[in-house]
Amino acid sequence: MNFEKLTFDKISARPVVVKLNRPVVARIATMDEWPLILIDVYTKEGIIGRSYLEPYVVKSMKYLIPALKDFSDMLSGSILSPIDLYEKTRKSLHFVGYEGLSLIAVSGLDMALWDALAKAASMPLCVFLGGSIEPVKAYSSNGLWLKAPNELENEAIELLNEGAFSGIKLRLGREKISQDLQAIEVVRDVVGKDISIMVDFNQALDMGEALELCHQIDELGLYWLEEPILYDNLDGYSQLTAELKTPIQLGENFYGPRELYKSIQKKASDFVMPDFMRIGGVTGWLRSAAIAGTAGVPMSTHLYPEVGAHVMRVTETAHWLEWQDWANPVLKNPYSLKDGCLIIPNEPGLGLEWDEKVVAANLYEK
Ligand code: SMN
Ligand code: MG
Repeated sequence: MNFEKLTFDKISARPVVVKLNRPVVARIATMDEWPLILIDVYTKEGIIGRSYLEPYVVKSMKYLIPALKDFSDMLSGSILSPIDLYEKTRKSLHFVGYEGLSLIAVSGLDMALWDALAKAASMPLCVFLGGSIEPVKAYSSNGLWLKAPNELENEAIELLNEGAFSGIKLRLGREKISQDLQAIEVVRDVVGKDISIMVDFNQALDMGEALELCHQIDELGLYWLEEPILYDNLDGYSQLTAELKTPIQLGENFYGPRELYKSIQKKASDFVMPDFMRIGGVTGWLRSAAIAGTAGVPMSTHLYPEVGAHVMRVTETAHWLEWQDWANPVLKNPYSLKDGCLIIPNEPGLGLEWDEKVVAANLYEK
């Protein structure tokens, strides 16, 4: 029997900016709007692969969209093989850097290519990859930014109720250590002992501050301490990981599987949590999952909950899916939550369809 081949035709990449219900307030940045690049990969056979990028910085869409348009011209008529096209697109930008914006553009395309291929096989992506459809354990990352500690109480309850979650993420890195300590106390009091509290510093601390604060909170039963210091200070992370009882979480800023490999070799963290736009989309995730699995390091997702849910079903050391709903406004059928898990729809591919009315109303045209 011959398989019908799938042929790449072109990419459409549209910039959209949506409002965030709960603005991001972290030491690294404050944001009340969220940029999304909606990617549609057209094939000659009529199948459309879809993905999105959420590159944080609105103006970065001005650099990423031309890169995607360039891939569109370059790949026209190619056989749609995500692995081959990952190599081809990465190599085409090698001289301006294997990482950064180059890899973000490659990752966005890669996710849409895997969606197209799974759709051509009429299978949900997790099934196409050899897994099965089951609920994926998630924690809420939908809020608890650097607000005054007394404002966190209601929000923590609201967030848990959004999906009956058993884990929740609290952001730290306030001006005074006492304010962070108070924030942890408020959230612990309101959620009770059985909910896992992950804390994320968003790289807010220098090494001295990290040593002081992380040791102070080491006895509080927190689930993980995420990115206390600059993400690329792997020696600093190795020291923190060796000294602290509470697990260190790192990885949303790894560019590609080799950075994850280096970090794991250095024992820079107890857990890893790659982000899809930086790790290399589905292809980069699968390669990273093999490394983390072999090393026995638990692996969580960062943003992109839809693609995250699918690949977690084929990840040996799958840990927690990060749930946030910031892309939901542009999705016709957002994924649903049940009992603290994200539910994978029984649809071909990722099952992403755009709500074209919302897209038209929020197109970014500057
Ligand atoms: C984060 C995500 C998105 C924007 C800012 C910060 C954060 C996380 O680091 O892990 O969710
Ligand atoms: Mg983080």
